[in-house]
Amino acid sequence: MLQKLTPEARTAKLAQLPGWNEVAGRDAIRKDFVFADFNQAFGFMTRIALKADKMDHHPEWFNVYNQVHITLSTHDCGGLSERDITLATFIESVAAESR
Ligand code: HBI
Repeated sequence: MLQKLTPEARTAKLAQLPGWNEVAGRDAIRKDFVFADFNQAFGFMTRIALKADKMDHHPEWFNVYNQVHITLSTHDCGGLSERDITLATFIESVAAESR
């Protein structure tokens, strides 16, 4: 579970996650989200926080008003793992409901 994704797996999985891009200079993925207002943004973050804690896999993120920037990486393996893909997929489902 906590093994780094192979280059082939990484390419295949990222193709299923529109808007998620590899971060320059480190083994991580990032997506920026924009909402109508702070209430929507923070509600989105709250749902992710609950899931992340259950998974014991936590985002690196930044919020100002209606913007949320999220970076995912697995510190325990020093790169991108299946857990990042699972959390990114969950984040996409929450974002789809927040639109
Ligand atoms: N969150 N993103 C991320 N990556 C990790 O490797 C990680 C985490 N949250 C908790 C966690 N690992 C635990 O396994 C301990 O390392 C604290």
